[in-house]
Amino acid sequence: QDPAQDNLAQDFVQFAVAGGVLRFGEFKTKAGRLSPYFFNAGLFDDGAKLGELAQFYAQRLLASGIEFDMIFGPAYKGIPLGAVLAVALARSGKNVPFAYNRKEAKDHGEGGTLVGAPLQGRVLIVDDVMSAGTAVRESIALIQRAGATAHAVVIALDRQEMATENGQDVNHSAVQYVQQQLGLQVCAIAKLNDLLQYLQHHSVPGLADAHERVAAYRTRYGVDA
Ligand code: OMP
Repeated sequence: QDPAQDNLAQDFVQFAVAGGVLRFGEFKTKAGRLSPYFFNAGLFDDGAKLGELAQFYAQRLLASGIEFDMIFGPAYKGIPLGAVLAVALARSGKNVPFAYNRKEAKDHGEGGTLVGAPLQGRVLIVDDVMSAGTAVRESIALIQRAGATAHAVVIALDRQEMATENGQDVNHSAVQYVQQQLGLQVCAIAKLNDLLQYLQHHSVPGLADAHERVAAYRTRYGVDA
């Protein structure tokens, strides 16, 4: 066994492949890249899978030592993720407030785009994937506008690929940008490197030469990490 192996990450990759959440083939990413793999967190689609997913997030987060005062789940996919993480953390003895946003402002009833606990203090953003970093930048801006501090981010998968700025690839990942330029702490349950390690030892449905293809993708779009 590789001594550098991160067992939580390997277990998570296994879990995502088994559930069909992590798939292999040809996919176009939001940044327009042709990727041999795609992680679709929307396919954690029953109570058992969501519960197990929440345990992975909670374990990674508690082990990271990151401190935070509340959880924010950005619409849409971050909403169930934030909710199940809040439940898992409360069961581990850390009960914190939870908030999320709507994409459309509501003009009646309670109004506004924020739902749940007031955004205040050090906010932890929960999301599924970071590729080029567009989604997380929107969440950070929203938290700042509300007068709170975007303090940390937890994601399921760090694709460890070049971020884009004004449509151009740049030589750092979205995670590196958020850590180094914006000063937030970031932790991921698994990263592209963990996926490559997994593919060295396992075949996957959909792509016979998955390791080679994913390695080629990393050569083209990846960053050193
Ligand atoms: P960025 O906003 O570029 O960081 O991309 C993150 C978003 O891309 C996610 O929130 C998804 O909507 C989508 N995505 C995935 O969900 N899984 C992937 O494996 C890759 C992407 C992507 O399009 O890059």
